[in-house]
Amino acid sequence: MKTTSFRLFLLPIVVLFATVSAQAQTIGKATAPAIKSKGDFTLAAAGKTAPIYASAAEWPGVLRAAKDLQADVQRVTKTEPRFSTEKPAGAEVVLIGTIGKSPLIDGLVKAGKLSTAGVAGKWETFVRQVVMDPLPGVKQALVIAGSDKRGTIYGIYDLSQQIGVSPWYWWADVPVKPQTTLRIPAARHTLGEPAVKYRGIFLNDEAPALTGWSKEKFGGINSKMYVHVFELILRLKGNYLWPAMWGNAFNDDDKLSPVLADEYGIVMGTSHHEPMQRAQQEWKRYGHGPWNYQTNDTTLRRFWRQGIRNMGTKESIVTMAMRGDGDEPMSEDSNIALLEKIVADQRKILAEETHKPANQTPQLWALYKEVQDYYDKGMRVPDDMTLLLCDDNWGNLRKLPKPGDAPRKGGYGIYYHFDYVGGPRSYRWLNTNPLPRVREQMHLAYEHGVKQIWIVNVGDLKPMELPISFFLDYAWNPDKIKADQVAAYTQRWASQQFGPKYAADIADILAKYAKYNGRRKPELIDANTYSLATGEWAKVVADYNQLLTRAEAINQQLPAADRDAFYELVLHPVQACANLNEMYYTVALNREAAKTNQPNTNALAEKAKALFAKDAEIKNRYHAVASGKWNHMMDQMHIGYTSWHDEKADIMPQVVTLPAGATPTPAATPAEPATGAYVSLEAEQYTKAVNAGPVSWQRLPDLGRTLGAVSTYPTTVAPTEAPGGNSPHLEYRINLTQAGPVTVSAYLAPTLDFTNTTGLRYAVSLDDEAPQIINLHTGIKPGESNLPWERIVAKSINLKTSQHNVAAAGWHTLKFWRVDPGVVLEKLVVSAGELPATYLGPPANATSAAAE
Ligand code: REL
Repeated sequence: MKTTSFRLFLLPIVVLFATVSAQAQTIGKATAPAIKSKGDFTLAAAGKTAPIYASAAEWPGVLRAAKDLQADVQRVTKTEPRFSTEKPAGAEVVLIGTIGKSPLIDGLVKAGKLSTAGVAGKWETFVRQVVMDPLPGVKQALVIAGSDKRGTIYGIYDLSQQIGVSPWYWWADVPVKPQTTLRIPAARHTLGEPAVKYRGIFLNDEAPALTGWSKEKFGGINSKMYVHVFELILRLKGNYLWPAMWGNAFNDDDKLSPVLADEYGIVMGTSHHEPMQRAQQEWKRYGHGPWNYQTNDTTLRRFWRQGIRNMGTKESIVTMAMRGDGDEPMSEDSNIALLEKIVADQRKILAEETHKPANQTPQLWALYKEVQDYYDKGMRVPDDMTLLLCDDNWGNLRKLPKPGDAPRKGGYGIYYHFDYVGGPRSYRWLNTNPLPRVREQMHLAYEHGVKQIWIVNVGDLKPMELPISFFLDYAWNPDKIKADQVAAYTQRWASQQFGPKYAADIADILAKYAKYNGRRKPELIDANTYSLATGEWAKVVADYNQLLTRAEAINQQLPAADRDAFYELVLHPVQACANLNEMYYTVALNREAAKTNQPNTNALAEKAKALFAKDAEIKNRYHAVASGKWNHMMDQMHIGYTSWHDEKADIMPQVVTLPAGATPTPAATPAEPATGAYVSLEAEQYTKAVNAGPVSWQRLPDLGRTLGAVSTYPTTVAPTEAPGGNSPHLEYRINLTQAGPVTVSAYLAPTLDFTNTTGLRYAVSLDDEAPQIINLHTGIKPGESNLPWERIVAKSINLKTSQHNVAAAGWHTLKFWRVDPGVVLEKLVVSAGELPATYLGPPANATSAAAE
């Protein structure tokens, strides 16, 4: 039953399917004959499986996926169904095909046996339905009909998922639970059209992990590896890929790769800075002279022309324009006129080589880093090209279309990151991307009409399994995962991989470890990250270790068959992060003890070294799971960064060892951490929310570094009045024990000014004072030389303060006002004196709702 509840949220009809299917599968497991409701289709029973048919005229990619279904039924039932392109025969058969391509399906439509209403003519849509007496000699058919090639493929994989084959069965070794009886309910089932047209991933920063792994397993990053990537993307209902490009060239390394991508049904592109379907490596291999259009345009045009020739008719989105060589900015003297000419010349080549107008081939222009400045300074490209907007490499969107902007034919896209090589520090090891924040930012994009392309940099692919699933599922239908449904999504995902029994607990562990990693990327943690004096370090370590205890307990209880998947998806990251944090904590304790020659100093140094050694053991354990299937996948260095980039190997942090006989000096009485009167509140714990007009406050559970967050929606409504009176605000009733000046610290998510104007603002007031307007973005410009931005993304918080005066001790109302949309508040602290130095801010010590 592990998969039956995964997509319950998508459509009521799926709920019906899942319920019936769950029943059948339970009974099937108990080896009793499954109860068959009228019209249900028996896919498997009593050692027999229904044969699968598709027309020979069908898309090769559909025929291939149909064979995957054959294999999936075999995986579940241990009986392989027959697959054939001949004339269907048998009492109960599975008929698969694409409308307009498959004579089999078109025949059913023509005979009035299958309605394609709501499917035909749509993008990537399928319908699954039981049809009685579909053909002479056939009593009943389970029909999967797609509006186009991928529509049919998604219909096939949707069924695979629902009979218990996880999209991650290969990439995460999720075992398939055996069942003898599979019954599919008669009701018509569809997932409709995807909300976002192109949904994909970018394999990037792929050395040493993915590179070492694929070299060992496939002899390189080649078509033998890529077919697994293609299949995964399709099983996740994605359709788009930017291939690995660190020393790799997808189209050149293995000529079969692009051919198979097209056959599978994957839309190929190249990364944001590799124009005209040619990898950066191809220029290294075949280019002559400088990568400079001013001085070497003829060679560049020839080089690009070959890219379009190689592409041929294969489904692609062509990256356009140009950046400097090696993903660098163009030279200072490059200007807008030159870039516009480059695009015009590229489009001329496109038209000539494809023999159709340029606007018939999907293209994108990525506004990455400084390229966005070109756009802001007035550079424009033809309307049919998608403007690929980008995050700041740290998951914060930099720019969105303005709500009133005229629609563009090519629409807008987002290029997002789960992994990054660059400042302030590369993050490439484990998943550090809590889903509530990913959802909040991508929801912002969706609300602003960004629906053409969503692509995310996933590094080595593993261990980003959960966020990849989420990104692609959310792109399919953002309306179906509300802010308060992210936890339920994670639970369904856990259930899909491990069954329902431990799903709630596993989901909580998955959410928490990503949340903890999101507070500060592991690569940025060192002995000084958290405060020793306040007990913050000890608490962080205890929290991680508690997660580990829970994960280990579940591991013990899971069937042996689930343990590889559990290690890869759950236990390994928790174990590795708990250990890493404990190591840095122990280093902190060692250094502290050494200050006064404490007798435990050397023992602490030894313990830290042992934890460092354990990190390598944990990596080796990962490399050994599934009989060594993932060897090298955890080769990424992650301890001991000294600058933004990684080193060759982990570096043990310095510990202090005292000489024998060192005499302890009396510990200087540690300065009592200042505990100046303060009230610390989690943003979610407001006393009252005042909504106005279309604007209302919403909780964003679990978003951010502590409890959760709040923001206002819709985000497309600009402020119409100054904050005050009954304009939207939150009220927090707080008890302040003394009169006098206070500081209000607002802890805000690192949201950028996506309106790309003068910064996003909130306002704050105490009691009846006039609201003070605070700008979140003064002095902030995403970019690796902007210190304020670097601090914000490193700490994963934007901390703003304002000064107020308390007239008298007692109860007061703190008001947090909406000025601009998109401001996400996590925590508020009102303090009279200096606050104890902590990383996360003082823990909440009041709940305003419970006050008075
Ligand atoms: O994360 C990014 O978007 C860029 O750093 C990469 O796209 C870039 O291609 C890098 O891997 C190497 O050139």
